[in-house]
Amino acid sequence: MSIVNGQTVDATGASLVADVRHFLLQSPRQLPSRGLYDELGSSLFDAICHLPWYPVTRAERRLIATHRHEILSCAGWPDRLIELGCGNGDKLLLLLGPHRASTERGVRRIDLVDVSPLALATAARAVGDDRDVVVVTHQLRYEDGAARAAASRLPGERIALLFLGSNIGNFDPPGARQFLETLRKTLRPGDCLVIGADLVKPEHELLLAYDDPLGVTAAFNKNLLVRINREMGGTFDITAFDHRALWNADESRVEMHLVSRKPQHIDIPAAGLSLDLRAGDSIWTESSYKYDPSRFSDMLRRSGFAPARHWIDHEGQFLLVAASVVGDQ
Ligand code: AVJ
Repeated sequence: MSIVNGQTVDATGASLVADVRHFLLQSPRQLPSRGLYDELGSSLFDAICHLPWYPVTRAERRLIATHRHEILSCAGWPDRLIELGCGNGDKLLLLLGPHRASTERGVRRIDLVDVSPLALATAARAVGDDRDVVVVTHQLRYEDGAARAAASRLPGERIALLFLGSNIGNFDPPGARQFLETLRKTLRPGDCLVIGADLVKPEHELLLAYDDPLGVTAAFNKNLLVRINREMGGTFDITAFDHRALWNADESRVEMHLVSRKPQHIDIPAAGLSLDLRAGDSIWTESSYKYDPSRFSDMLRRSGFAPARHWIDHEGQFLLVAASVVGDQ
């Protein structure tokens, strides 16, 4: 194993300040969900993936474990894997299969892209351990990480770009399409995109998944304010916030909000701003769009990809698509 850190600056700390400045005073008040993933946030997200009420990760894991050969073969047995938003790397491990098996057909290099340094370190250790691959980590946002990773492509190298976990669900539909077009431009014909999307399901199941009885998702959400208090000297009274998850059927998305139960004045010195919240005011922290299979494939086609195969688990929870890159750059 050899691990290379492709980007060592703290890209996330700097962008939290920028995000707070840019989004918190908008109407409605909002903060981008990428801010949820500091060390504690990443650990809380890992805990969410173990909750019986959050089916996303389990369904996708089953699909990858069951179909790993088909997925890799559909991707043309790539030389290089790039995973955007790798988290702890467990899905990549499933795709690679038992130790050493990954190298049987030639994955030589793995590029991991995530905003969380903890996730990158964990994933790099896990996938590099006992495998003859070069692992390069990029602490960057998706587009920058994808571009940086693809820029080091060797002549003739075939890339499979992995975007799993329904991370695409955090983009609104126009944003998703634009993002996919950007990914398309970093790839070449012969490359493949393997992408996971969570499917629409009954409202009560979605609400349990995003407002679980153990309160882990509530903690995950509130940690964003904890982070602003700690890193930016913010004065949010965390105890006065409620976690709220709701299903917006018109937009086909679950939304997470933080609602203040009382009026509060908040200073955030490192962002140079202050704000006043009334009782009942909320901050919108995440959208998680849910798709149906044909709508998702249409979006891929309109973004320059040709869906080649797809897999849906037997409970109809989750969709995994392998799409090839169409035409010339
Ligand atoms: C990591 C963005 C796919 O939207 O389901 C889990 C994050 N938020 N519980 C999702 C999340 C609340 C998750 N993604």
